[in-house]
Amino acid sequence: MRIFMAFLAVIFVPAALAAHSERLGDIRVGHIWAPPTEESGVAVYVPLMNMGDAPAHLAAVESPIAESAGLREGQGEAAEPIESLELLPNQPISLAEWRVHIWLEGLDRPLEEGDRFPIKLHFEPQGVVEIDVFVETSPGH
Ligand SMILES: [Cu+2]
Repeated sequence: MRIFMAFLAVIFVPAALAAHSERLGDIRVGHIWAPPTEESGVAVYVPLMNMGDAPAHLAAVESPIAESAGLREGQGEAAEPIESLELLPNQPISLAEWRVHIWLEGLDRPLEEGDRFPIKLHFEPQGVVEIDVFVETSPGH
């Protein structure tokens, strides 16, 4: 079973990155999603990979649906804003509720399942990529 799970992990990561994904230089941005909410803030999750041989950073985030956007680490009341997220070469990282994730505050509308909204991710030194966030209760494909 352990071998089977390892095999699944190996094939799942490239498949997730292949669909609804973006590339910007050495940076790969996978399926990006957020849960439905009627609150003023929401977390956004995405797998990232730096294919280059030098470290990169996810340095800033913006979205037209939110008054502010950034990165934070930790859950609920314990969450703290962080300046940037380092992407080490060839180490895939998945933003998640219990570690670093994107946080949007001051949403201009409730997010319903099936919605999409644009977000811009600023990578250093690669630049900016714009991608649609899917609103869903669990990550699709
Ligand atoms: Cu996708």
